Amino acid sequence: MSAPLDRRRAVATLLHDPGDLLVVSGLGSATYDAGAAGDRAENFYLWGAMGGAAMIGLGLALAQPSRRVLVLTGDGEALMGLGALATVAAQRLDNLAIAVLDNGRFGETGGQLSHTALGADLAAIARGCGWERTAIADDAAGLAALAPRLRREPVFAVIRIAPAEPPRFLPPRDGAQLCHRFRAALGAG
Ligand SMILES: Cc1ncc(C[n+]2csc(CCOP(=O)(O)OP(=O)(O)O)c2C)c(N)n1
Ligand SMILES: [Mg+2]
Repeated sequence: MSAPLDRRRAVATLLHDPGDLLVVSGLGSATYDAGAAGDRAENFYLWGAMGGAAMIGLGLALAQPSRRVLVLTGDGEALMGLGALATVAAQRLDNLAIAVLDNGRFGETGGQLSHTALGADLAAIARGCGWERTAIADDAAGLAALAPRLRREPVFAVIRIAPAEPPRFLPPRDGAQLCHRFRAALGAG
C-alpha cells in the first residue's frame, strides 16, 4: 500500500503552474495549503464562511464563464455546506471543479473526527446531488491523474490525505486587500 498523501505536497501538485486558474480556498488548512503553494492574486482565500466555499466558487464561475474556477476545501467545510453540491450540480457548469482535502478530521479545531471518518462518502453524496463526474485520489498516481482533470472538467474530487498537520502558512488575511487584488486580477478594477 502506498503512503497516505501529504496535504502540502498534494496541493503543490494541484496548483503547480496555475496559469490564470481562479482558486477559492476553504477556511483554515486548505487556505494555508493554497498559500504555501504560492500566494497569488487569483487565490481567493476564505478565512471564515465555513460551508460557503462551493457557493462562492459557483458565483464566481457564473460571473466569469471564460475562466476556470477550482474550489479547494476541507471535508469539514464541505460537510457544513452539503446543499451547495446539489445547487452547483444543477447549474451544469463546465468551468467549475471542487477538490475536497479529506483527512476525516476537523483539523483546524483540534482534529475531531469528521463524518467522513464515520461513514459519510462525499463522492457518493456528490453523485447523488447530480454530479456526473466524481473522483477519489488516495495515492500519488491518483493525484497525478486528477490534477489535469481539475483544470478542464467539472469534476468533484475527494483527495484522501494524511491527518498530520504541517506548520501553518498564513497568506494575506486582510479581506479588503484580498478582494481588491482578486478583482484587479479579473480585470474588474
Ligand atoms: C461556522 C463555523 N463553525 C465552526 C468553525 C470552526 N472551524 C474552523 S475550521 C474548522 C474545521 C475545518 O475542517 P476541515 O474543513 O475538514 O479542514 P481541515 O481538517 O483540513 O483543517 C472548524 C470547525 C468556524 N470557523 N465557523
Ligand atoms: Mg478535514
